[in-house]
Amino acid sequence: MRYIDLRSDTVTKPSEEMRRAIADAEVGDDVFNDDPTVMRLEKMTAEMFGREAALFVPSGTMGNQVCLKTISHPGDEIICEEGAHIFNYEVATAAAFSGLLFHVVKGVRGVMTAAEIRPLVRPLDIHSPRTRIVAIENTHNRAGGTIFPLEEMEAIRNLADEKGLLVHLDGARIWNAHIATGIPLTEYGRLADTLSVCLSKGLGAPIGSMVVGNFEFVQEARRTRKMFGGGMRQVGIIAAAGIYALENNIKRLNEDHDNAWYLAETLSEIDGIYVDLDSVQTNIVVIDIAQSGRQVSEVLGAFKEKGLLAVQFGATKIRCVTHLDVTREDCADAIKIFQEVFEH
Ligand code: TLP
Repeated sequence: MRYIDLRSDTVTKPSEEMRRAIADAEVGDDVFNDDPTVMRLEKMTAEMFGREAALFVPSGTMGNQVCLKTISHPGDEIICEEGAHIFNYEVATAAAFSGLLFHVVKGVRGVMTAAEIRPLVRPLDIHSPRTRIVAIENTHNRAGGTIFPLEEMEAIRNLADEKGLLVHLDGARIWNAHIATGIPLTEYGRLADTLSVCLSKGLGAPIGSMVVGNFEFVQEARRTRKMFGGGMRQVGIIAAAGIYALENNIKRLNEDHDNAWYLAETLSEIDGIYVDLDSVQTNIVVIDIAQSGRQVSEVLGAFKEKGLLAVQFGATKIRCVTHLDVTREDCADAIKIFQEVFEH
């Protein structure tokens, strides 16, 4: 059976053209710093964000964790929104590998404000952890792909400068924020000290994320990546897919956003289903089925039998993510399956 796969934008398969780019890639040993394709991808990414340097890493989790480890000491404190991926879905690596203490803020649709963060920044005191990092997630996965407003990022940047903190951006889906708002990537690059951005979510590459920042940081991050087992060899074959993704798959993200909106609006009309339409800002739709009295696991099972895949996202919620392997017709078919399961 061909499934309509809305589990995540990570499920995309490399296109024919991307596979050709992979096959044609020039390679070297990247741990020796001589893979020309990786070097091209790193230079290109740094330039896109208006920053000095970038580093290719295997995953978004490694991207975030390499950043956090590189800029902190064990016992330092990190402030982030309570739904953040680094807090909920990265296997507590920040605690286990970097010894970081989390202080989480309950935001609204994934957005926390500088005013909320300010009182949490601890004064230097021999008894207290040292507040070191503020981490922002844009777009915010758990909140449903919401966009972190640029003005608030700016306010957090200013607070960080005032208090001597570093700002990390989990930009796994920063491309979606960029396309939805028209805000240049260089603006995001300007407001964060360290960034982790993914090639294997909306952009359709099979593997890979990029760490971005200044020269000194990226040099040190290269050491951290090696420490975490992420030093790779003839990885130009994968970097070529990343270059292809950056060159071809950013501009089209609006299609995914339009499809997500179509799904969200139509599904919200079904009895027993609630979608917070204000949170549908990019390619993620979170569907609350609490009112239907149905169990998520039972509903997902019924979907699967009819050819639709989605994931559980909390006790009563289902997440659907649109991406480049999902067409408008697929979305229409997915809606039909929702209707069959909930209306019969
Ligand atoms: N998110 C995955 C799952 O881990 C939940 C998904 O399907 O959405 N930051 C953010 C904001 C992410 O959403 C993800 C992946 C990551 C980091 C980690 O990336 P990977 O999976 O490449 O380690």
